[in-house]
Parts: sequence; structure tokens; C-alpha cells
Amino acid sequence: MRLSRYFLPVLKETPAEAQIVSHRLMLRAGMIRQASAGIYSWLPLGFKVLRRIEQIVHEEQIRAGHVPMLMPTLQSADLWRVSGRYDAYGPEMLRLKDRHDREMLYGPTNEEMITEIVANYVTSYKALPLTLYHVQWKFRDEVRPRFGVMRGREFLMKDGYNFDLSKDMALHAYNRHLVSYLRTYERMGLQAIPMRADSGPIGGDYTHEFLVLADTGESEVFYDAEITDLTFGEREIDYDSVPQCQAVLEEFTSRYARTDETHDAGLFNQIPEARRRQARGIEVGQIFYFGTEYSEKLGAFVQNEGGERVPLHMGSHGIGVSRLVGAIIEASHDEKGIIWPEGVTPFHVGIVNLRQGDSGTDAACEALYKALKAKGLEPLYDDRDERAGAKFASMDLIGLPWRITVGPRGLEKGVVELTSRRTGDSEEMSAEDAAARVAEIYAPHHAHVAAMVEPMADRSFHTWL
Ligand code: P5A
Repeated sequence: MRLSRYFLPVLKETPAEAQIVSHRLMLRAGMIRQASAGIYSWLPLGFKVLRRIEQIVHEEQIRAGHVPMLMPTLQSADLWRVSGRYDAYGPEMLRLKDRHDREMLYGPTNEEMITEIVANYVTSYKALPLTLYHVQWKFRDEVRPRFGVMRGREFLMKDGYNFDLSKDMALHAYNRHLVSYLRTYERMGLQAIPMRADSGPIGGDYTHEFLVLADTGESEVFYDAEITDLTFGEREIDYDSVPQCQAVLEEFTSRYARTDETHDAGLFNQIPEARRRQARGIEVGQIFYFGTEYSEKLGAFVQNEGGERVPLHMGSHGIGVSRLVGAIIEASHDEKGIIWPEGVTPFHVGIVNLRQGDSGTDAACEALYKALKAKGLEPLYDDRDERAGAKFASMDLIGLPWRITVGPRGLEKGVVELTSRRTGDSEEMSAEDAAARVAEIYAPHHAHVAAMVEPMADRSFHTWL
């Protein structure tokens, strides 16, 4: 993309209404614009990051064997009366009426709708196990929408629902989700710690929240410092394997890590004092197992192997896709702006032309731009007629992890400069070498996708490429 043809309305001033750094930077970097309280337009740069995050979520869900679909945002009140949640949900639910005076609502979640679908089509245990998910906008009329996309009223969520024959199988689905979430967050450059939590209006006995540690987080958390040494890394997990998923769950949940809702001071104090941590965190996901409550109410039963009619065991699993954009910025920025992890960056590399209009420099930038695109990368070429200082400031603000600077002085020596946004370190090299180096840096991120195309072909993965 050429910056002169893009829409990147960066702000010089710090917007007064934004209280936390991610909100300020998203406004300053021209990523979002508030439409009304807690409701945002996603401007091109913000939209690109949102899509990158969504893409990773899809890839990891599909890798875990879960099946994508799409349900509507508007739901009928009647469905929620069957589950009893129409009245229980309270003022957080946005209720509306259509022209025939039928009561509708903008879905805050989809347990009822998906259970109704499964109840209508799934009749035998042979169709199980089944996990369906979608990525769809939700609405929760939060009392205090704040911090930009972190606590929105309209927000994008990945929500998945498992249907299983027994509690044991549903707990395998729970573990499988925990494992896939760990991998999902790590690909986004985040450490998200699973913590014992409270189930709230979703209900159920088993639930973990995933928290990214940050001073601006809305949740108070207590944990054993050892947990922050754990990483999921490059391990290959067979998601169908009960013992493998169980082992990962145990590894990541055996140390003390709880939100304030489930905090137990007695247990916490048994951890050696030097390892006890009290901090704040951003909740970027939550998983639940809640048994047969929704299935019984909405009629989701199947015939088991013995021919008996039994209710399905269910759980639901959510990732805050739009909240993640803010959470990643909270975890990765400096005084100059955002620093995108390679996994989610809106563009792979920025090209800064130090002397726009100089025929030699322009030609070198054009050639580099084409060479990067030919390697499957998306460069953002700052071809505006601006001072070098202004170009650097914009690049630092929008946070692309790599920048290639092209100027007449370097070109005389046959070099450009490759700079890391994170460390600030620069290295001179030929334009060809710079393009090759950037391609190499991103190779592991692209390999995630390449490795999946073959085995996942039968699950229509290609539609997400
Ligand atoms: C699980 C999926 C559920 O709704 N039903 C379907 C279950 N869980 S949850 O914890 O309530 O939400 C899942 C994730 O959505 C994000 N989230 C929000 N993001 C931005 N603004 C909000 N107001 C908001 N509310 C929830 C969180 O990341 C949460 O973990």
C-alpha cells in the first residue's frame, strides 16, 4: 500500500477523552473513530489489525477441529424466554421491536441460538463430538463503556460451543479449547494466563479466564510468579488426544492463578512469599463447561449407543477479538507509539523515502516495494511529500515492526537501512538483502498457514486464506 493512496488520519494531539495508552494510541494512529459511547468505526489500519487477529483465531480454531459458521446479530426474545435468560440478563441486553411489534434483541452471546440449531439437526451420538463457532459482533449495554475497544458496547467476539455425549467428553472439549487458546494468544505475541474464574451469567461449574497482565487491566488477579515462565511454544498437539490436552491443561493450571472473584487468601499464602503476585489483568478470553442446562431447556437430546435419549453436555468458549487489539497495544508500546508483534502487524514493513521526488530515490523505493510484494509481503510505502522527521514519527506511531529507510546518500553506497521498531537497531545492507531479511523474519508466521493448508483442506480452510 502507498501511503499517499491510503486513509491514515493520524493525530498529532493526544485526545483528551482517552484514559489509557491503548485507547490514546488507537485514536492517534487513526485506527478507530468513536461513533457513539462504546461503539466504534474501524478505520483501515485498525480494521487490518482486527482482521489479522481474527484470522489467527480462525486458523487455531480450525486446527483444533472446530467448525466455523455464522449466526446473526439480532435474535428473537422468545428463544431467550425458553432458557429463562431474557429476564435474567437485565439492562445489559439491548432490546428492540420490529415493525410487527415482535421483541428482538441484539445478541450479547449465542448459547440459546446455537443450541436451538443443534437440537433441530443432531439426533444421534454419531454426529458427536461437535464444536461450532463463529466470529460475530455482540452488544452488551455496559454501564460504563470505557477504554476504547477494551470495554465496548458493540464488540467482536469469537464464540464457540461444544456438544458432547458425556461430561468426560465435554471436559475434553474444555481442555482442547484451553490448549488452542494458549497457542492463539502466543501467535499474537501475548502471554495470556489461564486463571480460575467465576462463571457469571453464562453459568456452570468449570471456568477459566485468560488474562494479559497490564496495569490498566480491569481485573484484579493473584498468581504464583512461576506461571509466567510457562510458554506453549512450538509443540505439536494432537487435539483429539485426551491425555495430551489434559497434560497441557494441568501444566498451565496447576499453579495458583485466580481472579479476585475466586481468590482464596489461605491457599495463596501457602505459596512462598517471594513468588506471590497481586496484579491487574485484561481478560481476553473465557471458557466454560456448564453441562446439560441449555440442552435440556432447548431440547438438544440425542440417542446414545444404547438407544436412550440423553441431553447433550455443553460448554462455551469466547475470545475478545476487538478487545485484543487494545490488549496487544497495552502490552507492546513505548513513548513513540505502538510496537506490533510480527503476528498481527497491519503491514509487514514500512518503506520511508527520504527524498520524495528525487528520481533515483523514487525508483529505488518503487523497486523495493515491488520486490517485497513479490515475496508475498505487504509493505506500507510512505511516498508522501513530507519531511523525514514526520515520516519517522508516523511510522513509529503506527508501530510496524520493521522499517526500511531509503535515501540518496545510502543509495550512493548501494545501501538502505533496515530498522527494528522494538530495539531501534539499524543495519545497512543492499535493498535485495533487506527484502530477503524481512521475508525471513516473517517466514515462521507464514509457515503456520502453509503447514495447515494440506491437512485442513477437507475442512474448507482455504476459504480463510
Ligand atoms: C463464551 C462464549 C461468553 O460470553 N458465551 C459465548 C461466553 N463469555 S464472556 O467472557 O462473557 O465473553 C468472552 C470474551 O469477550 C470479551 N468481552 C468484551 N470485549 C470488549 N468489550 C466488552 N464489553 C466485552 N465483554 C466481553 C472478553 O475478552 C471476554 O473474555
